[in-house]
Amino acid sequence: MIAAGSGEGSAGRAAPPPTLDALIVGAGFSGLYQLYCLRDRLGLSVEVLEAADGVGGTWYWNRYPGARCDSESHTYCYTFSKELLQEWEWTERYPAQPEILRYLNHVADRFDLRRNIRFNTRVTAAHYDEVANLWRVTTGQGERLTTKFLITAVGCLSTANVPRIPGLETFRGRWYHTGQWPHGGVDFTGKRVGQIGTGSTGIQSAPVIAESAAHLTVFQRTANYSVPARNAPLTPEFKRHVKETFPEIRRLMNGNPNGHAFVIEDRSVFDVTPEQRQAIYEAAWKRGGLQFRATFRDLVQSKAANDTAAEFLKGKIREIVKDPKTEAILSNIDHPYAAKRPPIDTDYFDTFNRRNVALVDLRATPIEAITPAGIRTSDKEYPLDIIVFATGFDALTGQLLRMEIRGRDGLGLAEAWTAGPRNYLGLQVVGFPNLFTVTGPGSPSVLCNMPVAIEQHVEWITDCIAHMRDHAIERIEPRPEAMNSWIEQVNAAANATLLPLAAHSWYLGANVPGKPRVFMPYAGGMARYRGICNEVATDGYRGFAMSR
Ligand code: N01
Repeated sequence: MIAAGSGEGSAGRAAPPPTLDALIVGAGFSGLYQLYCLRDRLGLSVEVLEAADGVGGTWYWNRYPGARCDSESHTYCYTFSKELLQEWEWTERYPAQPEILRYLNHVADRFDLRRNIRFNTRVTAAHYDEVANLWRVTTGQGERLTTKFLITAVGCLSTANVPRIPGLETFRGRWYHTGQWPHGGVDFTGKRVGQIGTGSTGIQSAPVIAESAAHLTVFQRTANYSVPARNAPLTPEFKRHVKETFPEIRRLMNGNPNGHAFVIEDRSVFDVTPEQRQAIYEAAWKRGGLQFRATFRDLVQSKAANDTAAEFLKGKIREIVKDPKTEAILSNIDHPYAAKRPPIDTDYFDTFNRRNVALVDLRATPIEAITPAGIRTSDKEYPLDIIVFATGFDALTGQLLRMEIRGRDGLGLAEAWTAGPRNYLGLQVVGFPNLFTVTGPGSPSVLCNMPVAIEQHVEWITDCIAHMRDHAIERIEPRPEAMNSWIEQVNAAANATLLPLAAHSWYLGANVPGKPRVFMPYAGGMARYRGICNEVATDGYRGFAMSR
């Protein structure tokens, strides 16, 4: 167990804290479960370092208006504990941020995890010491800790992307990024608000902001599809059904490529008549949610198939939005449906029918500057009291590269990844022994219902460490040829889909200027990925070099 700063040596000098078996960075969904597995299942000495003053990760930081998960609540949870599954009760079809945060706090208390979490502690550097076979970790407060295994559980969407727009520092109003939202909330009453960004976040926040703001201007760079979420309170019958049939629900989640509890229909868009297809899309629209993607098996593989869904969804925008100019800007979508992460919404397109909401097309009139009074585009200045940046994240690699991670011979992770992230199975990088990345780039992560991806990774890492302990293995890292071959598979999986066709997607790193354009998550599906990881482990951790 770690005891930093405690214990005095006989000469009065502080004894160095004992080396940990494992140090975990981050106390969100991943870090909490990883702590539980390593501490309570394997009996290791483990500590979690967390920059925030509470647990929750993504759900600690993202407190913006309307923040809610797009996965259905009964599937957005841990499945490792039958007791936890039976005792926790979700209230709505999609859990809102406060409810998810309550859940994660409940998990931390129920499994007595807090005693091994150090809050308000940011990891700034981690250097591998090859002679000692240890990671030397430094915190923002200058503390130094040593650990055999270093496990990053930093989340995929944790580094806020605030675009560098000239003049931001001169703005006389207030501005906020949705991923760093003030805990006390923001009062929009009587304010003129400008929101930049129309991804999943902006699509959730705009309708809620519009309800209380005097006026909301949405600045749209890329038009986006969205399907109604159809959120609603869960009925007692549904809650009982979930508790009684969870093994079946779990089986569905594990069989679905994206970790959701629904089946992707085994039919092509072209197996049915246009009338039947329209009826299928209408029914999916009425039902709402991410399941719209599951109406046909070829929606994300065939452009011709995708076009039918894209046309249907653009038609819905035309139907809902009354002002022809606004409707034309909203439906002018330049990428296939679901090639970017498909948002779901509550009244997003309807919001543009409100008298206090306006839309600005940044493709036609780009932002030139932020001024003391508001936002200036190439066309005019928009006076504002508050700017909301719903501009996303430096996804998947941002948080990892923000820490100064150095492996063997001082090799920096940033140098190793100059041309984009390279690893084996999204789990380990050549040159960085005993470092594991939970839901790292190269794994399904953000293409999957996150708790499903997280449980699989955490359990795989736990089993691997147990195997090492049982066989007196001290070091593990991938072989270069295994890593190279995995990167080829990640690229091939992406290229078999329409996902790379959205050239501005954060899956490709395109939202952050200067970031290498590489398709980062593994798009071959969670079920297939799980099978590959299991096979690798049963085949003696094929592709990994292990040494005593
Ligand atoms: O971020 P995004 P997000 N000038 O990157 C625009 C997860 N999530 O926070 O597309 C003007 O998707 C940018 O425009 P463009 C989910 O995985 C989950 O919305 O780059 N505009 C885009 O419109 C999601 O995908 C949930 O042209 C600029 C927007 O800002 C991920 O988080 C809820 C700009 C950013 O969209 C990220 O979603 C919310 C600039 N300089 C999020 N820079 C749930 O499950 C960026 N934009 C609930």
